[in-house]
Amino acid sequence: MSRRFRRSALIGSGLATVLVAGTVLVACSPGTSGDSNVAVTGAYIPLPATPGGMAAGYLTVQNIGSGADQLVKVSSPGAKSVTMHRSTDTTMEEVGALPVAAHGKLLLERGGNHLMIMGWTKAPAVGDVLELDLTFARGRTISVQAPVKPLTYRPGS
Ligand SMILES: [Cu+2]
Repeated sequence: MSRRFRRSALIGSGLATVLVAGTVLVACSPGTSGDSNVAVTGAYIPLPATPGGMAAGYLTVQNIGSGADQLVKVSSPGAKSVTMHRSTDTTMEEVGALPVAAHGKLLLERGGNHLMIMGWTKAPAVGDVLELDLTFARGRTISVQAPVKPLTYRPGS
């Protein structure tokens, strides 16, 4: 694969375009039956371990609708980059979408799927609040105010 990319930059960029288009198609077709009805709760951001450095973001998406949805984009006016990460036991990877089942929940929590926030406009401090704008495949965009919590904070503690 990488050898073929190197042989012709033109073909390489053409392939990349096809791959990107394919990803978008998948992200935009979470299923057509039933309505998505999503809400976001419990958002918070543990203080970055390094001042102004990379932070995680956690929240819960609940879908009380009868149709599946997907979280396809997260952004913030207070940070250049917000990406979605999927965790396994030993690794994590950036993903373009996270599924929200019909009548289900998407949990972004410690040790599991999470947001990664980088490029802060202003280094965050405990007590600050960061706006997160969540875009869903079925068309809804939800803005939440995520408080910055101490590094070791856990919900309910
Ligand atoms: Cu991550």
